[in-house]
Amino acid sequence: MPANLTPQYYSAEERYKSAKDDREKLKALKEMLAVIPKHKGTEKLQADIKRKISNLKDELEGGKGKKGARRFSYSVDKEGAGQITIVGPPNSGKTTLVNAVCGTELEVADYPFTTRIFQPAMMPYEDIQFQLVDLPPVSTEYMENWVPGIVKTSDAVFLVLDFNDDALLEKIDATIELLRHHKIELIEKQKAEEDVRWTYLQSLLIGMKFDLASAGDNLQVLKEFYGDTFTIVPFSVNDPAAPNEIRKKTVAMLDIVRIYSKRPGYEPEYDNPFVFPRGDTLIDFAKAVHKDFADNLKFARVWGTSKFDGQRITKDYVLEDKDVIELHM
Ligand SMILES: Nc1nc2c(ncn2[C@@H]2O[C@H](COP(=O)(O)OP(=O)(O)OP(=O)(O)O)[C@@H](O)[C@H]2O)c(=O)[nH]1
Ligand SMILES: [Mg+2]
Repeated sequence: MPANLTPQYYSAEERYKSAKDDREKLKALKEMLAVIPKHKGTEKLQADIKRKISNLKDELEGGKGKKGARRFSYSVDKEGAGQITIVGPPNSGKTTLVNAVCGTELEVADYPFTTRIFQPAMMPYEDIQFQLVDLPPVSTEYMENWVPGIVKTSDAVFLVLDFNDDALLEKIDATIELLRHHKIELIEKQKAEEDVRWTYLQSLLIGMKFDLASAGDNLQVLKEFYGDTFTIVPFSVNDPAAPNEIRKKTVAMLDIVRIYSKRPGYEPEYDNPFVFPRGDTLIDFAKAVHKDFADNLKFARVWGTSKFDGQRITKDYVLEDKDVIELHM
């Protein structure tokens, strides 16, 4: 549904994006919430703003009363079409997966707690890239206290498990529970009813070591317990087709569209597509190209699958994958 956002909203959003600290951010977010048109088309966005406000308040007020409990947080600058954090128990194969889909050579070892720090790496898919963030394990035994913070601000999660582990079910339950303590809920699709205090993250459940003995049986068990909650993808380092399967499932989960911009009289710019969640409209694209386009857009033309070449489209036109769009103002 089109959001039909106003210039006041965009200018508040601009202030949010250029804010220098958390207090400025909070102020701008409150303005965004105050001026956003309140209708069905903006419900998701409203929920998103409320969640950001609530997280920032926590951040600003954090440590209150808890003397000496200084909070330490890391953040990973986002790059590419989406940031995916790698979550799972120790030794489950998280880093092996990152290496396989990103072509990196991060340290892998047959003992737990090999990874000690976060490590971003790019996963290419056709003409776009996703940013994966390898992390130390999420475990009841020991967990770095900054791990949940990094997960919270990511766009999606790969929940990575060892399919050859006899304690697989207990481990997945424990991982999900641990995240819930930090108000993070792993889901497959965005839920309609959301609690603003929680962070909901779309997740792909990836089962590593599928080549080993009991992995097949464990897949069946896991499908029974978690098949309705997550898409489950088996993975083996010995299967050359496995990395591409992960890439395809990621794109399907995130449900994104790529848009190529075109200046009047020029060829389309195929090198660097803009990426949007499916359902976003022409005005979202205009805004992403430049604020002036969003404010002063007269009309646009599209070359794509759903329209005839060069057809004029309006602000509420829903973007489709691989559309070429020319903006006029
Ligand atoms: N046979 C087999 N072994 C695997 C597979 N994936 C990972 N491994 C092995 O599992 C062990 C752990 O792999 P890592 O990638 O280091 O696991 P991790 O989850 O990053 O571990 P931590 O960083 O310690 O939490 C290594 O010995 C890997 O070689 C797989 O698909 N098949
Ligand atoms: Mg690791």
